[in-house]
Amino acid sequence: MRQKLVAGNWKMHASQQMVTSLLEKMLSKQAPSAKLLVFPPYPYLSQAIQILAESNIGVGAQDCSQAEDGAYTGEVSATMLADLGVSHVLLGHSERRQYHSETDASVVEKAKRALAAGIIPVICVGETLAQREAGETNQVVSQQLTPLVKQLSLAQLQKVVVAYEPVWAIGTGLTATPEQAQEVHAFLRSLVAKVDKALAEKMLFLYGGSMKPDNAASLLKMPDIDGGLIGGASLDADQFLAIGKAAE
Ligand code: 3PY
Repeated sequence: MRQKLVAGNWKMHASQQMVTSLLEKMLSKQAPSAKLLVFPPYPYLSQAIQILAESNIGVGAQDCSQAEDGAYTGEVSATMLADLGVSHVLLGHSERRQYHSETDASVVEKAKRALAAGIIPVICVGETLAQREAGETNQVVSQQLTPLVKQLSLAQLQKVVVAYEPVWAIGTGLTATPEQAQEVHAFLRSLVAKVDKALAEKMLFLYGGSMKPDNAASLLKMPDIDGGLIGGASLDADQFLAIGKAAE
């Protein structure tokens, strides 16, 4: 039985005041039994870690550098994130692939850095609308996940979380139907099963892309959907916790 995980990707939305009020509101309510995680922007990681220190809500970063350290102005290393107390890192989000030249190869390198620093990588994969309409969904997500499955050891893969986020469902209000999402999740799990069946059964596959309280339950009850990576709705404590409840 896989424990459900509900993670909030805050993207580039936050202020010190907003971090305090959002997280304190979350802490004042009854926590769902699903594991919760938040991914604030870099400048607010320490603040979030401090506020959530006594809770079991984890804090992740939205990216990390491919390099260990050195002359890389503007970059943040996995080691630095671990030093702050960050537990997870998002890698390969479609917004980074689209606007920041993230590639499958850089995602693998970043995942290795994160794992070496003791941080769990949450690897995002997903197809565009044109790719879905051309019937290329499985081919695209396979191209995105396979380098990772091939280049990480089994021990490393055991720590990885995968998030399927169809690009056409990000920030558009469109959501994959539970059946569409389930089909891709089952396919992704089958790719891991080719390497190790037991590992595939344990690995968490989250769905992301306009998941909200009113569609969360139908997505989260699908057999291969182990949680959600939530965009806009994670900026509202009630909505985020309602999704967490739907995951119970
Ligand atoms: C969204 O739901 O918009 C996301 O991109 C979550 O990562």
